[in-house]
Amino acid sequence: MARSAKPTASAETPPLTPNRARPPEPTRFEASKDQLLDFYKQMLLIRRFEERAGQLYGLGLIGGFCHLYIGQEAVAVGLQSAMTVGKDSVITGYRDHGHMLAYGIDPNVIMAELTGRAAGISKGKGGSMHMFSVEHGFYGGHGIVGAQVSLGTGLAFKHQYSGDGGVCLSYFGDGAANQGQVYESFNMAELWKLPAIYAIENNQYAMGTSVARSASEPDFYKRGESFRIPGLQVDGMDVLAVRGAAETALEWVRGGNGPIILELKTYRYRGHSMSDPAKYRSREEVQGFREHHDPIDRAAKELEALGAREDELKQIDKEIKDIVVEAAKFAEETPEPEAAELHTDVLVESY
Ligand SMILES: Cc1ncc(C[n+]2csc(CCOP(=O)(O)OP(=O)(O)O)c2C)c(N)n1
Ligand SMILES: [Mg+2]
Repeated sequence: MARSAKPTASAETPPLTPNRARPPEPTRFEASKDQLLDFYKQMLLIRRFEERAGQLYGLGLIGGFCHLYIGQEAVAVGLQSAMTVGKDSVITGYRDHGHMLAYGIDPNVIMAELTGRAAGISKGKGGSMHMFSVEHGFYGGHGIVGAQVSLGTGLAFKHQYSGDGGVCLSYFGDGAANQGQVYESFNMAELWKLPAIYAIENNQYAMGTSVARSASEPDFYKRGESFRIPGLQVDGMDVLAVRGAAETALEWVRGGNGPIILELKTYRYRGHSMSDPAKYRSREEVQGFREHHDPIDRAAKELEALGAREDELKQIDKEIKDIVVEAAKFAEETPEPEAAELHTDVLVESY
C-alpha cells in the first residue's frame, strides 16, 4: 500500500496545548480551630486504626492482604472533607481503610471486615481490599491496579448522564499511573467533559519500585497533558493544602469544565503490605519523613498556634484510642459469617 504524502512541515512547532483554560492555583484552606481539630481527629483515627490493624495482623487475626495507609492520612482527609456524602462518589485501590474512615464510616464495621466477620462492611467476605458502602457513595476497595480509574470514570459518566450534580473522585497510585487503561479513561473523560477528579497519591513507591526507577514523567500532575486535562501538584503531607486543592478541583469540575488531575505528594511509612521487608529504601529516608513531614504533627503544631491546649489534644488522643480499642474488641468478638453465606452475593447468571 502506498504511503500517504507527508504533510508539509510548518516553520514553527505550535505549542502543545494552545489556549487551554486552566483552573486557578489553589490556595491553602483557611481552617477555623474547630475545622482543623476535626481534620486532626480524623487523621489520628486513621493512624491509630491502622497501627491496631497491623497488630491484629501480626496476631493472625487478619488474613490475606493488608495495606496500611500510615503517613498518607492528610490526603484522604483533605480531599474527602470537601466532598458531599450522598451526592458525590469515591473509588480507590486496595489501600482503602483510611478513605472509609475519612468518610465517617463506622470503624467497628471496617475492623470487623478485616477480621472476616459477618458484621463487617462486606459481610466479612471482602477483607482489607474489598470494602464498599454504596449508601456513602463509596465504591471500593479494588485489587487490580488501575482498574478503579476506569470504574471511576464510569461513575463520573453516571453523574453526568443522570444530571445528579455529583462528582467522582478516583484515587490511584504512582504505580497505577503507568497503566494503559488510565489513559483510555483520561481520553474519554476529557472528550465528554465528565465530572471526574483523578487523585494520584504519589507515595513514591509502587511495591518496591521507586518513582525514579519506573516513571519517565515523574511529575504526575502533567500526565493528562496530551488529553488536555489540567493538573495540580499538591503537598499531600499538609491537610490544609490538600483541602484547598480539593476546593479548586471541585469548583472546576462542578463548573462543567471536565476532569482534573491532582498529584498529591505523600509518603507511606510502612511496607507496601504487611509482608514487605522494605529493603528498597533506607531507615533514614523513612525517619526523615516521620520527623520532618508528618501530617499529624504538623496539624498539632498549627492547632497549638490557634490556641489549642496540650490537655485538649491529649484528651482527643485518649478518645481516639478508646474508639480503636472498641473497634478491635468488636472485630475479635463478633461472629464469623454462617457457612451458607458462601453462596450469597455471587453472580451465577450470564450477563
Ligand atoms: C494489574 C495489576 N498488576 C500488578 C498488580 C500487583 N500490584 C499490587 S500493588 C502494586 C503496586 C502499585 O503501586 P501504586 O499504584 O504506587 O500504589 P501504592 O501501593 O503505592 O498505594 C502492584 C504492582 C496488581 N494488583 N494488579
Ligand atoms: Mg505508590
